[in-house]
Amino acid sequence: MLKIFHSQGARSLRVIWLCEEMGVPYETAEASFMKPSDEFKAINPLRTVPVLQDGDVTMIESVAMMIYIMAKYGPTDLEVKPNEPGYAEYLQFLLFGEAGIAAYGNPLVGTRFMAPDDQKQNWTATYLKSAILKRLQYVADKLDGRPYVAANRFTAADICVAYIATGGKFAGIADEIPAPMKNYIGALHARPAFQRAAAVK
Ligand SMILES: N[C@@H](CCC(=O)N[C@@H](CS)C(=O)NCC(=O)O)C(=O)O
Repeated sequence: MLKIFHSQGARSLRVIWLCEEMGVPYETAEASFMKPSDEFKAINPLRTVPVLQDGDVTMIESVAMMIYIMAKYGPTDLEVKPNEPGYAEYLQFLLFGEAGIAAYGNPLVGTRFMAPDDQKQNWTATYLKSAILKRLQYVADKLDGRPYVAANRFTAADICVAYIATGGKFAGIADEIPAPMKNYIGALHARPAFQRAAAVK
């Protein structure tokens, strides 16, 4: 069975949400990136969350885990195939959710919680915050009122992008997420599979 090292609010939520949507069985193990156990440090020297184990396979990149699970435990409509309309947008937003949005949040969270008090509001923190908000506005403009980022249906790309609502709480930007994105993510969060995923401790 898939084993997902998870911490509530971390990117493991993406992987758990995907499994819940697909009906793929999984178990979780608690993983703290603030106070990692020796077992967790041995599995992931980077100490980042999530980690996925599937038999001999160990992965440390959340979007790659999603691609792996869809390919190995699909087929699933959460994935858009190359011959389908919307494939390019799907691929783009699947990666953009992490590389183009959430990745900017890590140094912001680090600065917010670990920098000396007189550096918490430094130039870089301001830059990172505006970079995330600018990118969220870009997604909102692309959505243009539609409920999904690609292929006119709910896909793994929506799961990736929507994570910013969770991560944004730690980055201190949750209140500033553009209204159309709040509406888009709010509707996704009403999905029963998300509700189950978000409740996993
Ligand atoms: N690109 C990685 C990022 C993983 C990551 O940075 N996770 C956060 C928690 S959501 C973390 O462990 N942060 C602690 C750190 O960066 O040291 C992924 O998508 O899995």
